[in-house]
Amino acid sequence: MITCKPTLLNSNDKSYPELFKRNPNNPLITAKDLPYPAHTIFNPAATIFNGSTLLLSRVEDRKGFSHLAKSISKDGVSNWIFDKGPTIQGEPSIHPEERWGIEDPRITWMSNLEKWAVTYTSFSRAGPLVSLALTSDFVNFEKQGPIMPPDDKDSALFPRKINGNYILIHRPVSPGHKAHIWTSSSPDLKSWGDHHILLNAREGGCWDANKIGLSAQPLETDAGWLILYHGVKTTAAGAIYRLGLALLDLEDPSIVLKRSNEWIFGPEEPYEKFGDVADVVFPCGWILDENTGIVNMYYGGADSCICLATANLCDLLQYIEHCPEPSEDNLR
Ligand code: BMA
Repeated sequence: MITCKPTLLNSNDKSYPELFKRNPNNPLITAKDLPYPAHTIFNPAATIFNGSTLLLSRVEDRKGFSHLAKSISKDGVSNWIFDKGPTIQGEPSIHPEERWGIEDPRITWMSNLEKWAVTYTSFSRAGPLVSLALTSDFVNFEKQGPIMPPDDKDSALFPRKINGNYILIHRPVSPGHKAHIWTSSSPDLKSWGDHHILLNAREGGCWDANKIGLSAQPLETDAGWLILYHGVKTTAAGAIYRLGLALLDLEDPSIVLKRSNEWIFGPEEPYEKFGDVADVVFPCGWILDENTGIVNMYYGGADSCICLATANLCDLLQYIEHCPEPSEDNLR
């Protein structure tokens, strides 16, 4: 239980609040840190494993295919220990949907299964889709295969059944339509139904117009489920990936209590603005230290490297609680 002492209460009104502060050692990890040849490493999922920080990151090779690589660090900042080879890779002979690799994992500790659920994007012949694997040791992975058909990505599970069902957040897209964030429910992680839009992509000039997607796994707090999501703004110079927050009802996460009108974090530093894909910050995981209330957000910079930014949970909650309730007006 964290006693909240927000640090932003007296922040200078003339500037936007700096909720997440970048680690001075950014980028923490680049492809050179891997023990085998790789082009880039980015978009890490994050969890605590045996008391250490575990990242499962997307690694792209020179064929253009991605696999997932595990790295473990005691302090979550330095001395990352990698597996000697890819931790999970596409196995198209058994899983044809993994034809062109696997990307962008999110990790959720599933309390009733006593396993971690890793949801990830499989790059199939028919487009990206959502796959699921379960693990209890991050060595052996029980691949469950696709749980959502293409085009779909940016998915994570809630950590426990809610009202008798598992709930998945994901981002299906159909050609010619905006990309919203959806939820779906399942009693057994196999049969999925009860599909609803959770968060709408906004319209016009908004920072999160037309295309949004979940970033990190849902974070349970006393105030509700804290949701970190990315919004993609298309400009004359290309797309800009930025981050916003939402808060969902604890007992019924289909209820959006709050949503930020403004982005809270965006590409500013060279390692976020320059790389394979410019102007991208792309977290796939965050970790709350229950003792200090510090949230470590791990993210990909410009589809090329791994970075860390840190916030105080109380500041995040204070910020989101002062955001408006979603209405017809502020959703456009
Ligand atoms: C998304 C995903 C991410 C990537 C981002 C920016 O669609 O493919 O892996 O970081 O685009 O290129």
